Amino acid sequence: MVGVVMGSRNDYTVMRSAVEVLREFGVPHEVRVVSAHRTPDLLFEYAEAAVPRGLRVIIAGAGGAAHLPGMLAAKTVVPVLGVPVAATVLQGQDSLLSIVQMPKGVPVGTLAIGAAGAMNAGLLAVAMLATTDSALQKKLIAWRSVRRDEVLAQTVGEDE
Ligand code: RP5
Repeated sequence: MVGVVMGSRNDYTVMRSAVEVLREFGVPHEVRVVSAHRTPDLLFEYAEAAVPRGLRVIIAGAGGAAHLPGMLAAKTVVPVLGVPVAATVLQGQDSLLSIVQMPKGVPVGTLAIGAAGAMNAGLLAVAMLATTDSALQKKLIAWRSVRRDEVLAQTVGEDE
């Protein structure tokens, strides 16, 4: 149901955070390496097959001039969530701007740089699927409750 794609195997250190969320929620998913500039034909094939294969959301992570999420979004109507990966001296700011600055008409839902963004992409994919899956929605509500209770249990000693 969810395709997690990345421009390089090296991006998996970040993108694993998205995969872990999908696993935790029991959402069927696949993980693929698809490079926009090194395997453009594969990118087209993957994007064109997304609807017929039943993908409901694509999470795409890339570093540098991160055109993978935008090109996927250009080739499919399946919603694409983009995760900027810090892979160059610009530490992901390059990828963030590449992904977030999609010209109007072809949106990519852009998350934060790095593991937090990847985790949130996973959670956002779960939330999107949960709009038509009440069991999944219950799991998401329970997941949020655990985080709420963790914070409610926190205290700060003045002398810490
Ligand atoms: C991008 O270039 C990838 O998404 C990766 O973040 C970056 C560097 O790729 P590798 O040289 O590590 O394979 O396409």
